Amino acid sequence: MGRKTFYITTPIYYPSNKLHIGHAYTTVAADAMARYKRLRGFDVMYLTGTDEHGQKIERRAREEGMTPRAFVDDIVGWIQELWRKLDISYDDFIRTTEPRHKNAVQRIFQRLMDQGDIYQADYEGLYCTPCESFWTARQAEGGRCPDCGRPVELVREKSYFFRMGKYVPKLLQYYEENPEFIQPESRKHEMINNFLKPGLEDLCVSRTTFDWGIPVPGDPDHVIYVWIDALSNYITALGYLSDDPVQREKFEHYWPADVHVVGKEIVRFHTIYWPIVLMALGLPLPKKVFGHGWLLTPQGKMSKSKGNVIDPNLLLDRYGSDAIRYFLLREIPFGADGVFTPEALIQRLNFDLANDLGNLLNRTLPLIERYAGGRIPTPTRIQEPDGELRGMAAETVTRVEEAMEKMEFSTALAAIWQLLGRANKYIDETAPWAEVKAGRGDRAETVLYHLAEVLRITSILLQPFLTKAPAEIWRRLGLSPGPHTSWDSAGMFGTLPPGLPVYKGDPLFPRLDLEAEVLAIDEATGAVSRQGAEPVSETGEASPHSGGAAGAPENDAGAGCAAGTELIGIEEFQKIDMRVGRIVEAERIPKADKLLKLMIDLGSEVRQVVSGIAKYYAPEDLIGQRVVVVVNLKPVKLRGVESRGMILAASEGDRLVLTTVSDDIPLGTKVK
Ligand code: ME8
Repeated sequence: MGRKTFYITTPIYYPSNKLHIGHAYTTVAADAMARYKRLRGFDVMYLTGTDEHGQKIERRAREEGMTPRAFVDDIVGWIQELWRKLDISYDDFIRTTEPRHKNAVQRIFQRLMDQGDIYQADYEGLYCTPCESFWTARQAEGGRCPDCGRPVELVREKSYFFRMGKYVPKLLQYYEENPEFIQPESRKHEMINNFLKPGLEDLCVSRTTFDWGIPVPGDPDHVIYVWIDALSNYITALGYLSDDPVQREKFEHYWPADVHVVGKEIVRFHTIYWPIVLMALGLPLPKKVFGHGWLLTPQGKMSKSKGNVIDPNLLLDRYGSDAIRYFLLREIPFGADGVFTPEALIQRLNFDLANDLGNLLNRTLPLIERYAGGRIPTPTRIQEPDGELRGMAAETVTRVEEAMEKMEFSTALAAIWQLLGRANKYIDETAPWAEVKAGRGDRAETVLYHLAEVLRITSILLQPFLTKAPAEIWRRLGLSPGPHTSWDSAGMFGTLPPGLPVYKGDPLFPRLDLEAEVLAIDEATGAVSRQGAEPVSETGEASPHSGGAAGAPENDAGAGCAAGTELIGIEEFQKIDMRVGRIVEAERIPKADKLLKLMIDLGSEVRQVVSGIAKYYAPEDLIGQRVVVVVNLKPVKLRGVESRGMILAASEGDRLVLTTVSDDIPLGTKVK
């Protein structure tokens, strides 16, 4: 008792499909925060889980010929295994199909009905099934869902409604009094201006169009709206309204949440509907909702429905969890969007992990073996730049702590890497080997001690992010976890006890061959991170209707609804340089049954382009065709063959047809 609590949550994910690296991103970020707070002595509750009800899941199960329960069980097992591989340290995993959740949600609903916040009325509205959202005619302009752009259906039924509007003034006051509630702050203005100021309509909180949900108490023809069901997980997991006093005690202990970590597309649910439900229940509101940005591919937001997802398992199996956790948290400032490319991943791993961190370790330990008898030496001859290094180490601890409090993970990591960079430079400046030669073994030992100390300090600071390397670094420094590895000891330079036996070991992070790895990732993912590359289907295989065309059509398989087609400005479009070209040669690429190597005459030059159209065209049929070529794409290698551009095609179902141009248009003409 007495320790400060820290309650952190992720969204509970839909087990309608396997998750992708975007989901892993949120979960890793929340995990880093949970680990950090534990290291700082907090009593942490880290909750994640799955949002298992709703029409989408009911449909997916039917498509697979399974019961919804069996269907979600399979995927939930897969998700939990993924979190194990990523070393996610959650304290509880809530499934909305569990009795502890269902019972509490029914009680919440009953209470809100009893007090008149939920009432019954006739309803007619436009409904988007994949998004499970109702829209007004004005919102659903042209009969399409404003979120995902798919057609909406007219639905008429008796429904239950939540009186949202009544709580708006109180909610605005909460925003005002708690300026940190919505992070990053820009999202707050969006909520106020787009949703609250225009007035909040009563929310339809029941459905009759499907059965797979929690029945409305006393009216089992209706199921509770999936968002009311889902958001409640944050309190039902803590035993809110449970019959079990031990469970209820958890609620008293941990609520309100310190932070709900969510993707930016669901900030609205977490900062409007959720606080209103809590206010209606007379409960304190969460302290913070952090809406982070999206992981994108060059084709836009990574999402199942676009077919451009990257399976985290693939990267985990190849590079290990530390590498993936590091990349996700270092590459993208938390809050902003970031584009995933294999190049960025491999370069981060090479520059930061293999070079900066790996080199410091791989230089320091052998030097200690050679010049200090394989034991941590005693620092007896201190001189500059030792003081500067010590000062920087102390400063780094403060900078990491400040950044972590703001959930600025990339800033925290950047600070650690500055220290590593300084230490690597310090080796060159102090040249311990030269000191030994000059007969100043005590100076060399002092330098080596400082280097080992920097390794100890960095490994402590790295624990929220990397879960395996820190312990391995301690082992190599001869340290066992304890007072010398505590967070507080990171701020105390000189804590490392001299005399510990060090162990050199193999490189912790091997250097990767950029080209080979990029190719391997491209092949394994169907090159989803390439502009105009092949989309992948739900199973991760290249989808049959993809054809190397830019902006390949979305796979409308009725999965997620989070992202519609993204709009771009004309300036962005104008960046794409498209020209008329004539295919002069075409041949198959050995061991790549989807690819053809094309030589295309553009008037001023002949370009080599690799295109994924082998299934649709025989090479000889292509000769002489005038096609549209995107000529300013970065060159890539596909199956080892360089491709400098891309040809456009229209694809639909199993068909793919090249976009062609009539013969009288000169080669090289710009297409606008
Ligand atoms: O929305 N980039 O579940 P969901 C970054 N069940 N993060 C991403 C991402 C991407 N490309 N794609 C997904 C739901 N995410 C509801 C939540 S909570 C009470 C109910 C992450 O399976 C991000 O955190 O669609 C996003 O908010 C979440 O996954 C959506 O997961």
